[in-house]
Amino acid sequence: MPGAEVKGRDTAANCRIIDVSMSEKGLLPVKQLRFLFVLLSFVFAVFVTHAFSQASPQRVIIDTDPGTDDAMAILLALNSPELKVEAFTVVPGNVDGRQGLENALKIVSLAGHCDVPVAAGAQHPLNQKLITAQYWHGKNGLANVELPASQCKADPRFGPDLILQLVHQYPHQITLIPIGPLTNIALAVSKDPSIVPLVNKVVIMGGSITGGNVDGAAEANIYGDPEAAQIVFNAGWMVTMVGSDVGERTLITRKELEQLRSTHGPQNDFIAQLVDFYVTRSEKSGWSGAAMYDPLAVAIAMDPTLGTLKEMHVDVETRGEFTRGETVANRTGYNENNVLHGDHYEIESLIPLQPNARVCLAADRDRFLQLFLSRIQGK
Ligand SMILES: [Ca+2]
Repeated sequence: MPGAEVKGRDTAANCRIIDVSMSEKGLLPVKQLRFLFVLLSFVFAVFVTHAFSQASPQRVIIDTDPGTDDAMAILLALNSPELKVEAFTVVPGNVDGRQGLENALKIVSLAGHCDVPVAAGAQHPLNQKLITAQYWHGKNGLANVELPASQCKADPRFGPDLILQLVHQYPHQITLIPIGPLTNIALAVSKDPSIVPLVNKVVIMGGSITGGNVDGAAEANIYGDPEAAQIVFNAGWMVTMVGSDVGERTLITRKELEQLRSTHGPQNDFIAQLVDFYVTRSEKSGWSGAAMYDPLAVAIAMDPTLGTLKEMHVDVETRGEFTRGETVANRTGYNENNVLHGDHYEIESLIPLQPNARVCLAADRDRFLQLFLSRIQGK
């Protein structure tokens, strides 16, 4: 064993001799080489991670009926590096299709994004008359704010066809974010159901599982075209449903309005005017702030951890006397199977249901508003 110790010392001494001789020859010592290697690996990893995150924002198409909260959602999306907006498609809802297209073009122009296509879509719901919402959004749908004329031109393609084209161009990459009635999405998926497995995600602002904002049962986007909504919910993809009940617990208030007014920029000042109008209108109706319906859906598409999601099967009521347009969400995951026995039915078993929706039950209001303000302030 003493021999082994001597050998070890010799080896260490030899290493030192080798290190010294390399330094003398102008070569880097082994320890420094190791350090350099680790450092370069770290820099490379950081570079690759950064490049990847920069190179691959989530591609989204926003289908919109602008709309004050639509305008907030559009500008949130255009100012978020996590998203690449491939197109805006316009659907009638808060305003008619013509006004909606004009509004969308003005908002996109204000943000300096004429590079993003803005296309008109359907001009009326599938099976009923259009219901507009100037009561909540002002005569022009944008809180009566007169934006400068748009520098952008409308894309000549039909909105639902543009959706199909982009989904095929970027298979498994496109997230659809419908924040108006679901007419355009229903037209697209009915014309070409092959897009269903090719879409990355569908994040809908619409519906509610605890009562509506139109009446006791229905939320406005679903009520605006219940037949379209039933097609979209049952198309075979898993939708994320960010409903009015969650939006109504995610209020923007005068506190955030003052924060917005402390900074300036064309988009910042436009949003401040919208929020002022929208909060005032909501206060007159008994709310303590304005529901951030559409921007919350965009934010949850960007960062699902902002919401608490639960899988359920959701159908849309299209015939109820008091419930047309209600999103009927099954909380148990099954239906009872009632079988006729003579003059009455008996429950014989339970029929399991396949979930078709991730229903948002709650949202992190403070973190969402912080995100929203950080993307808008000073812009
Ligand atoms: Ca909307």
